[in-house]
Amino acid sequence: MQNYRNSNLIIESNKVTPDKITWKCPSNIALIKYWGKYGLQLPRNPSLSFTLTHANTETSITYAPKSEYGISFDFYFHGNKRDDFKPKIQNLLEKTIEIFPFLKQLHLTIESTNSFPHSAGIASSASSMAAMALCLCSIEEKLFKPIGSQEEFYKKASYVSRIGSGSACRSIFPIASIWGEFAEIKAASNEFGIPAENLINPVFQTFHDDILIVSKEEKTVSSTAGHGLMEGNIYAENRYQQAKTRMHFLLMAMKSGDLETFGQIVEDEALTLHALMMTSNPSFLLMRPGTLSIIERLRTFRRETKIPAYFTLDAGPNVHLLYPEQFSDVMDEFIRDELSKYCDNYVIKDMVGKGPELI
Ligand code: 2P0
Repeated sequence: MQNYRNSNLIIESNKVTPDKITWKCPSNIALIKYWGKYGLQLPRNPSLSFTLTHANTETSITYAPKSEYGISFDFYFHGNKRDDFKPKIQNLLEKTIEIFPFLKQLHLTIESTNSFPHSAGIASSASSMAAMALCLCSIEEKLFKPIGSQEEFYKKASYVSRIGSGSACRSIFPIASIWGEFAEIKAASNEFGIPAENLINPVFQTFHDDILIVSKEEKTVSSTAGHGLMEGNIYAENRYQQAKTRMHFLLMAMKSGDLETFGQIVEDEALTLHALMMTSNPSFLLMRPGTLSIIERLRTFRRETKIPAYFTLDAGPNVHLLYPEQFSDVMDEFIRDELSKYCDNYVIKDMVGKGPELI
């Protein structure tokens, strides 16, 4: 077990110079899905994701000393004070206070902007919690000493991100990440994500992910509630086994660059995720008619053109279209002419990316 608790991280005098730290962190899209958790956001099965580029959160934390002792912060989203977003951050700070005890000595002004609509089934909690975690680790380094090598810094940031939101721990790494124990990969852990860039064929490193926004409306059931419903789901145990088997075959396909097997597993995973929602008690349904229309149209298009374009879904109605860089022009045309009519006027043209960036 990793133990990042450190009671020595206390500021000796109150002579801290106020300073500001900013990280931009991308979202990620799971190919093997995390759905079901226990304890402090520990996953029931391993997951694998692509790190994205354009769907991201930029977060600044300005910190200043204060006389009273305790967690205190203000939160601004796109320049507006948003107290309704505070509980999720309060939760992260409370749950990591033994890792960063100096936070009780500071007042934080947290300013965040998202490049995509909040709560539209794009993992906004992943990029936002990962950006927060990176800022907290950087503040520790500014006030104390370096956490260690770059690898150790990112491992700690990933661990802290996970506490904020499970899937966030995968956003820390470039290209692709694995989170959750998996017998074939000794370094894989339930407590933090690990880089998976070196496990996959270069064709995936420039993969596109066009996110077709079918609905911008807030989800009816949060992911946290959805994870909770896995506890009573009669398919849960089989599902957790299935995720491990699929992980094995997906990694094989991604290593060799076998796009057809890749696509088949990724699409099966997306539909399994939504089937688990539909078979929860109470059941819930996050796909919309437009989601199904896009999937059907894509499958016909693939049959006719032989272009290796596949879909995946997050916990929401929006469709992620995954395809190799070389088909970008023809996919643009296909989306514009045939799929945009199912969208809520919005497509995020994203691609696999280099991970977070200190601004
Ligand atoms: C994933 N999702 O692997 C899965 C697939 C959505 C669909 O993890 O409760 O926001 O904060 O740990 O990470 C979304 O759930 O949930 C998610 P919490 P999170 O990306």
